Order: sequence, then structure tokens, then C-alpha cells
Amino acid sequence: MGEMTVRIPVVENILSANDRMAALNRERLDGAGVLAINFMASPGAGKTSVILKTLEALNGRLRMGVVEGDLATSIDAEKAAAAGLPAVQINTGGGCHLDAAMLAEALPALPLSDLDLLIIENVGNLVCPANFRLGTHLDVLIASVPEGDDKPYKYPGMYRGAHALLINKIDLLPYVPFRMDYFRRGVEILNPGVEIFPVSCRTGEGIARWTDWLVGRARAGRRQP
Ligand SMILES: Nc1nc2c(ncn2[C@@H]2O[C@H](COP(=O)(O)OP(=O)(O)OP(=O)(O)O)[C@@H](O)[C@H]2O)c(=O)[nH]1
Ligand SMILES: [Mg+2]
Repeated sequence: MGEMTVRIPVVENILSANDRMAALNRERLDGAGVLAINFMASPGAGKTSVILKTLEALNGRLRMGVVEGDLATSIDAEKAAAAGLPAVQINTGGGCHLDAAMLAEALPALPLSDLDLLIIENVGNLVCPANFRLGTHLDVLIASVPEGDDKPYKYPGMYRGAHALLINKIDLLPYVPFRMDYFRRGVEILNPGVEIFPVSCRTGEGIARWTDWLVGRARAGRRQP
């Protein structure tokens, strides 16, 4: 028996245990009427910045909380808490992604019944987080202009699964080479019709369209049985 035939089933077992835990998280979130979003992006793309901008632009339309995934620090959770958000920190101890069990541990620390929206900032990484469902309703990918326009082609797994895509730092378009049509073509091949929001956390451009969409999704979720 080759090595691969032993290894592959082990990975599958780990993933299905994670999926079971993710289903429990989903039940808990649905029970509390909370729309939960998994923010994924490379390090520094602007996950925390988008969270803070979203809070500002929502202006009370949705009651929001956050879970901050990080290798080792609580820097982002402190920023969120300072902005007035209920925030929980998960440190992965060097792990490159959050998993459903980590989220299950974090949820009781949040006032779920007082929230409409929970944003989970995953660990900055364009590979690992795509493989672990958390039980969230929407996977949102945040790309950013300085990362380069080839990222959909190089990290297809992440782009394929996303329910929405933010392109952050569009204020930098005049300063860095980024072919928007080439980028969008790559996205379209992997994820046809995915909702795309070009935004800038620096200037605020595009943020209102994103938060209006979010409010619509949260309200639609609440109408579901
Ligand atoms: N020019 C510009 N800079 C931005 C924008 N959004 C975020 N930044 C900057 O990008 C850097 C990283 O932003 P963060 O929000 O910390 O990114 P992150 O994805 O949360 O980073 P990690 O949590 O470390 O993975 C910071 O210096 C931000 O000020 C933007 O729209 N335009
Ligand atoms: Mg961050």
C-alpha cells in the first residue's frame, strides 16, 4: 500500500469532524438570528480595516460583533473592542486557519442574542482557511490592489468558494500596476457571477454599496424559516 492511500483518509476524517462541528455552530447562529461571515484574505489585505469601516458605515443598522483569529496576538481584537464592538480573540498558536471547534469555543463569549451580524476575521492566509468550514453563512474574500492582479489565478481555491469579493485599497490603483480587467476575468472563470465590491478603507469609496448589500443579506436571512 502506498503512503498516499493511508494519508488521504486521515485528512478526510479530520475534515468531516470539522464539518460536524460547523453544523452545530450554524444551528447556534441560526437559533440566535445572527448572520455570520467568514472574512478571509492574505495578511494585511485589510480585514480589520474593513471591519472597522463596516461598523462605521452600518451606523447602527445591524448590531455587530467580531471574532478575531490571529496567530498569537490580540492587536485586532483590541482595535475592535476600542471601536465599541463585542469582540473575542482566538489565538491559533501558530496555526494557519481557524476551525469550527475554535469558533464553537468563542461563541459563548459573545452576546449572540443581541447581535444581527457576526464577522469572523480568519487568519491572514490565502490557502488554509478555504479548507475549513466554520458554520458561517457567507465566505467573504478580501483582495487588495497591492497584492497584484494575478491572485485569482494563483490561489483558485479561495476565489472559487467565496460568496462575495471585496477589492480593497482601490485608492492605490494610480500607484501600482493592477489590471482590473485581468483580475476580474480570473475571478469570473473561477466563480461566475460572484458579487464584487471595489472599496477603499482609506477614502471610504465603495463601502456604502457593500454595507447596503450586507444589510439586505441580514434581513433576507431573518425572513427565512
Ligand atoms: N491605502 C490603503 N491602505 C489600507 C486600506 N485598507 C487598509 N489599509 C492599510 O493596510 C494595512 C493592513 O490593514 P489591516 O486592516 O490591518 O489588514 P489585515 O488584513 O487585518 O491584516 P492581518 O490581520 O495582519 O492579516 C494597514 O496599514 C492599513 O492602514 C485602503 O483601503 N487603502
Ligand atoms: Mg487584521
